[in-house]
Amino acid sequence: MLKVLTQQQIDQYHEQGFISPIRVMSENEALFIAAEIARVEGEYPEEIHAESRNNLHLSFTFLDKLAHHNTIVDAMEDIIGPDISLWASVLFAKDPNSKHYVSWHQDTTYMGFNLNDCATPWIALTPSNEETGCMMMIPGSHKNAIQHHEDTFAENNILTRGQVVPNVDESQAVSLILKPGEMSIHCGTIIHGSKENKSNQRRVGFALQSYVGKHIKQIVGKELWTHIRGQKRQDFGVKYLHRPQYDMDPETVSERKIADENLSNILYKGSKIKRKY
Ligand SMILES: O=C(O)CCC(=O)C(=O)O
Repeated sequence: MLKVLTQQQIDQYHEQGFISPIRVMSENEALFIAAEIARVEGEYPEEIHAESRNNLHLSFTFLDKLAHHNTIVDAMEDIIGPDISLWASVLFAKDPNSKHYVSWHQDTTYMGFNLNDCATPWIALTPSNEETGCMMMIPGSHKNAIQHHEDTFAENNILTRGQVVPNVDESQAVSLILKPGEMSIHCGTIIHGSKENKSNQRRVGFALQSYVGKHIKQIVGKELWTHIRGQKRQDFGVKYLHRPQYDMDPETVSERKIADENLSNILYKGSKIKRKY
């Protein structure tokens, strides 16, 4: 029996490669989390900044709670089944009037998994629309396997390698307009991206990238996972990361360094250039 999603949404996920919008929490709760992010950016500037944006759920309890949020995890269970691990999280913040954008790409191209079968909820913590630079998806593009990507390392491209699928027909793109507290869910092979933020407000999204079932293995880097729900993996070499007991818990802050280095080794495999995020 489905927990959060309807059968129609599941069918849409498989047919189009994404679902949106789904309410996770109230607008006020989401705006409070965005304010908490701004607070910890001021309080711990070395831990969280534009180039230190990965796996922040290991440093801050309010982001750990988001990764374990019942509505999000129930929706994941509806898609990938009951045994759930999280590979990483990414804070995608675009400042007001910033030129930052995300080029057309498919997530699993560089994620180092044995299979492409993973789902990413992207939670809007502030308004995400065409003015603020919301995510855009090319419906059905997940069915064409992984396309050739070109690394550009373009300055304003906030994707790790600035990787881009050339010649995407943008006229097909669908904008995922989200109010604070709503999420979209996209699959690992959908072509997606986002444009610059032309507004006077910050656009903040938290991507839980990605939730996977036990059958997905990390085959490029180390098997470091956050356990979310259900049976744990028994494979040799698997390490589960701890949950922070309080903000900046030294045990999980040091585990985050290891997880971030592992992530970087995987995402930049084969690249001569390595950015800090
Ligand atoms: O936040 C964005 O604009 C892009 C995020 C993204 O590409 C992703 O979550 O996979």
